[in-house]
Amino acid sequence: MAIAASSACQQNAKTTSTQTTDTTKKSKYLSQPLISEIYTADPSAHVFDGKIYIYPSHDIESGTPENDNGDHFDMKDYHILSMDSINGKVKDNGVALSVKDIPWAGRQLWAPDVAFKNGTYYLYFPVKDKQDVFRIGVATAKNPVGPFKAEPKPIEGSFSIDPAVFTDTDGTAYMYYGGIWGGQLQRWNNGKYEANRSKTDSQKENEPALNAKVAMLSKNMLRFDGAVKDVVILDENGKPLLTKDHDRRFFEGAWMHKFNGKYYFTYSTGDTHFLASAIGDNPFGPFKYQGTFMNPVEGWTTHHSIIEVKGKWYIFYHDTQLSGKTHLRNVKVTQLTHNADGTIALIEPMKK
Ligand code: FUB
Repeated sequence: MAIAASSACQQNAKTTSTQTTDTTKKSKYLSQPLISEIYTADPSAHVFDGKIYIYPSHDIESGTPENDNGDHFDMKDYHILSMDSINGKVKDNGVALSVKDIPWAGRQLWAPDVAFKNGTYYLYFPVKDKQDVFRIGVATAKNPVGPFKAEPKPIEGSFSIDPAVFTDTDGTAYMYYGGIWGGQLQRWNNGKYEANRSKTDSQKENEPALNAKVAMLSKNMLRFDGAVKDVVILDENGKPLLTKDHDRRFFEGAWMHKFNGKYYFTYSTGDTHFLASAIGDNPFGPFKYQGTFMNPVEGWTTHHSIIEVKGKWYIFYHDTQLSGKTHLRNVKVTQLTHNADGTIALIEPMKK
């Protein structure tokens, strides 16, 4: 009995100390994971019919070794999350689209986004084709959580990763996309793919940085309408940001939102792990660099979306709180504030 009592005591002490460690660990973070049953990342959030839907990547441990191309981000399907309110219960709506059901796909289903028009939901997704080149595809559904059916081919003229679709107040939709390094943007030269271009070949330090891309979408939402353009980000002197400006130049994870009639292009600086904003007067830009609005999260990648819910603005983002591993991430949400001067207030994802 005595032994049992002592052992129970030790067990209690152990539980209490684990709980204390967990609580201390949790309290380091500005916000907590929205779900912990599966790993999720790259959250593109939207409000449809008053309900919040999150379209994330579904991170898994596939066993693919880690490398600079991001091969360990070896995702195979999408699960869409939904919630009635920002602090409400989060529902995982199950598999909405699988890589095996996309006729042209090879591997790596990365960060998606969605748009709604005339009763149809359009899911835009980047995946490597059978030649291992990232392209952007589209799948449709009548329900915001799917299941989605993929079009037989990728969007003509599309390449690279991280599509973010913004529908302006006049109903015109635009896709922002692109990502350097593993996202292959640097391999595209005048519309041609050069597989052997390394992540730095095309990026001379004193030359203008590579830009994200923007294309208007056709009325049926399945094609690009017109030329793909560069999303140019200008510095305080009206000059394009340079490649060497790693703290400010575009890397991946584009998003667009409109606030007070201005167009906010927000993005990840990648290897320096910031979220940055640049403001323009129209969807094509140019955009003037404004600053960092979120400091680095735990984990290498930084990817976000910004939406308005009932008059307040929120940022959805991810970190690696649950796993401590770069490729097994968890999505989160916190409030975002536009300052009186139009800039976005700095968010600190880790408490000091
Ligand atoms: O999830 C895979 C990639 O990691 C995304 O496409 C990037 O934005 C980064 O978050």
